[in-house]
Amino acid sequence: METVCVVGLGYIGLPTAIVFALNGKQVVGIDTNPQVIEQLHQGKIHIEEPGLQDACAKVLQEGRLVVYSRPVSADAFVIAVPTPLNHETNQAELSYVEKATESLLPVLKKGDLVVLESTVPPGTVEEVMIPILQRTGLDPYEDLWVVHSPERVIPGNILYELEHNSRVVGGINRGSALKGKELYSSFVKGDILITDARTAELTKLVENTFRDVNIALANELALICSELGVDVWEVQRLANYHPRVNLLSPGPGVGGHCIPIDPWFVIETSPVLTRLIRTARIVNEEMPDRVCQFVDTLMPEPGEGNIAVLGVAYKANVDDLRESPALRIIDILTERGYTVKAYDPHVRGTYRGRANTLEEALTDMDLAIIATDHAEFRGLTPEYIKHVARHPVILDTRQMLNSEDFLTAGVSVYTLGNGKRLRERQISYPEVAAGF
Ligand code: SAJ
Repeated sequence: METVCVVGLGYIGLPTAIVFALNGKQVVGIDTNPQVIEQLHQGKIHIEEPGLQDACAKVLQEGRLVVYSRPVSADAFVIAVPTPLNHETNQAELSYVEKATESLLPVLKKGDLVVLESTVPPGTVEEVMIPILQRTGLDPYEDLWVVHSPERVIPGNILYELEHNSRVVGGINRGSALKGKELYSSFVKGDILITDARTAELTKLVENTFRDVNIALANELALICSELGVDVWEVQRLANYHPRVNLLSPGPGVGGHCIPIDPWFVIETSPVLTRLIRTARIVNEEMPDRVCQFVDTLMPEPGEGNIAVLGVAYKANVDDLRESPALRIIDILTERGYTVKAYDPHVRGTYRGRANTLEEALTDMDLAIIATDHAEFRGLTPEYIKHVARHPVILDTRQMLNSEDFLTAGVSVYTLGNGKRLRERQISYPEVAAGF
């Protein structure tokens, strides 16, 4: 298989197309967004990911990657399009997968390999894609190779992880799985684990559901520690000395285009049995509200005053706003009546309350919330905060700052889940626990 057509040039499709091209394949990248095509034709990428711009410029320059708006004939087709959550029904929106599969029909031929990389509910390949592929008149089980191969890369380290992570390849039959393994062997240095399509679909969801449930445990512990007068971060540090314990970190909520979404695909598939998974989702989805309730207890008058939200992206050092808890916090506080300014050094797009500089966000503020632990915020000093703020108070939801140092210098720092701090300040736990 020498030619690969990658359909969808987003956070996953573009790096995947580039890595195939860097490893000897002739790649055609497809995207229906004319701006994406235009930018790539100018040699520019539309996402922030370390090393990606240089790698993209190289393969474009060498002609190993070309970009079009519609698929062309190829030996292998890789579909990497969004599968967003329909927030009304909490079900997967599969229209992009359907459209991408349909876009292949005019160019598909006997012997071609079709790979779905998008994260989907179990059964999507067999129940959604196969019927579409059958419209070619080919029998997908005899004339094509069809697999699901989900990605596991972590935004911010995609190029490295694409090559070094192990990879699951699930085929509609064993021949398809082996064909998929052959394709990914062109760049995957990790193990390539073959299975059936439905198992591969569920495996991907389970990986992210595992993480969501464990983040929910950390968040629930933060609430408990707020009430008990214990520091959840100290509990995490001590508990993780146990050889088989790995407590994750509490935060203001769970964002990104995967962790908060994928568990719902499992719940959709098995709504009666997924009680733990659903409860974890609820715990995590409530965190922005609880952060805002705690803000009320820290402000002179609930609903009055200036608040700075530092960090809007869903996690540190990325520019991605999808499902970001910070956006929910900005909305809730604004609706409560606060004047909210938000600053994020990584996000180029716009968002509610956007401030263009850190100073603009912090000037005259009564409370600053660190909502995303971008590296840039590690440079915050008590002196600077006291210089620009009206009230030098910080709610640190990511345990970025050393609250003792700031307190000594006259800046009150409250860290999410640090109940010890609340006890010292005689802030009543029931009130805060209700908040947190
Ligand atoms: N978060 C916490 N506490 C933690 C860890 C994360 O609150 O201890 C929050 C983050 O702040 C963020 C959200 O959870 O808002 C998700 O962040 P993340 O780093 O856990 O996940 P992603 O979405 O960047 O990447 C995950 C990874 N999946 C797993 O680690 C199992 C990645 O390997 C997947 O490829 C990716 O989802 C995906 O695209 O599926």
